[in-house]
Amino acid sequence: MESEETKNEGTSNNKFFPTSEEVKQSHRFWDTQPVPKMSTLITKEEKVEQGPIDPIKTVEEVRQTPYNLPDSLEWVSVDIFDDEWINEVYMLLTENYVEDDDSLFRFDYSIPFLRWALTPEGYIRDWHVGVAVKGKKKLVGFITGIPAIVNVYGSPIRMAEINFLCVFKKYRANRLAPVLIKEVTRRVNITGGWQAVYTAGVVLPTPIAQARYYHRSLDPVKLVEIGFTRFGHNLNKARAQKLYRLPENPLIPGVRPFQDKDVTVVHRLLMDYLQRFSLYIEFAESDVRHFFAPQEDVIYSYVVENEAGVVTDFFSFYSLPSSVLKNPKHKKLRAAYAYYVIPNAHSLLDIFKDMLILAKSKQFDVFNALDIMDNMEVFKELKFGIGDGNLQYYLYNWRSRPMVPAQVGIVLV
Ligand code: MYA
Repeated sequence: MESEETKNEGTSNNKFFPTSEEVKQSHRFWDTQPVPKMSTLITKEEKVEQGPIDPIKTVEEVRQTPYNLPDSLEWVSVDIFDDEWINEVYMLLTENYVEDDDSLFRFDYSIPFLRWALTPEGYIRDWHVGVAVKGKKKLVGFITGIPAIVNVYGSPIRMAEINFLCVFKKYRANRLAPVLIKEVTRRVNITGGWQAVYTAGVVLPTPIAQARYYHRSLDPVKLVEIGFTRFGHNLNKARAQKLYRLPENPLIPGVRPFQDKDVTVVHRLLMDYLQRFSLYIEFAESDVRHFFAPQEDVIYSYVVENEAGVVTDFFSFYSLPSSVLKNPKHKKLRAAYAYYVIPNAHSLLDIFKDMLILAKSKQFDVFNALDIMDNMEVFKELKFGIGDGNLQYYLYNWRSRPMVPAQVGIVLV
């Protein structure tokens, strides 16, 4: 949601200083895990040696059996392509996943989106971990991992990208989340993986970076009706519509949807670009094919092809609607999120403008982007407003220097 105090400011607090409560707070589970202590963020250590926090282990030392669950529950490895199971995952998430602080909106990841996000080439079914009511296809807990090579300050590290941690509302506050996290850790460990990357809205020990969402209204009237934004000073319905109006078609000549034939060149552009950041994924060509093939209501990807037929730039955004929870008129918020954007022959500003135009033409209500990579540069000019929540980036079992959002080159969906 858009923040009340600081709308359209276009500035960012680039350093994360935890509050003294956050530093002092004890964490029954996280204090036992190989993650840095919060206090490391305020002690000004000049040099942090990068590396694992836990002593190096071998696969043989890893616990071979799943963690214990209460008698009524059992582990399942969810087959994302099984219609019944993916439906169960969808229901669990759509009713129980992330909400804003005022419980006005809840993420509503679609089934095609979940399939897309969870099944890149080489995905491991065992890392799609569910907790079900014994003997029933009823999910009450979920967590996922997908494999990725993550580059941190120049070092490529095999990691699991962890996402979609969710516990059914009635089962909350029963310490099921730590069991899910330990079980997915075990399943990653038995494949010889010892590190992970994840993001969360909550502050846990210990963020490597703290990013912020910015929002650009596409349908300002609907956003006000659902309580996502308020008309600011001097703004009414007509003025807001005028302020946020966009052209109907992209302005950069040669913009067209990404196709399979673009995989090699986009892979090269992407990897050349991402190397500038301190944290990025080393995508394989197969990842580019999987993650950027356009899919209606999931992922929108475009290239810019110049007059000579050369692909010079690339951009993408994904579709993540939210359920509108307490509104008589609207049930869904259609939100587009900036994904990977590679300016090259064109400026980031011109590319973002075309993304807004395309998102608007596809009936999205709002366009969201994090203040990571170079995104901050364009927010003011394009009338983005600062959001009210942070997104923390974390590494598991990897000590390294914290970074500012502009050093972060990873977008986790
Ligand atoms: S972030 C999205 C998280 N999901 C939601 O916010 C959905 C709505 N909420 C829920 O479903 C529940 O409230 C959840 C907690 C499941 C979040 N990440 O079982 P509990 C700690 C990590 O009694 P519940 C995403 O998906 C909390 O500090 N830990 O609590 C990335 C406390 O520990 P401690 C979290 O409310 C996930 C403990 O859980 C989170 O019933 C990355 C309480 O457990 C959180 N978002 O359930 C996971 N929220 O006492 C880590 C709370 O110590 C991956 N907690 O403070 C680590 C790497 C693993 C792989 C490693 C491989 C090598």
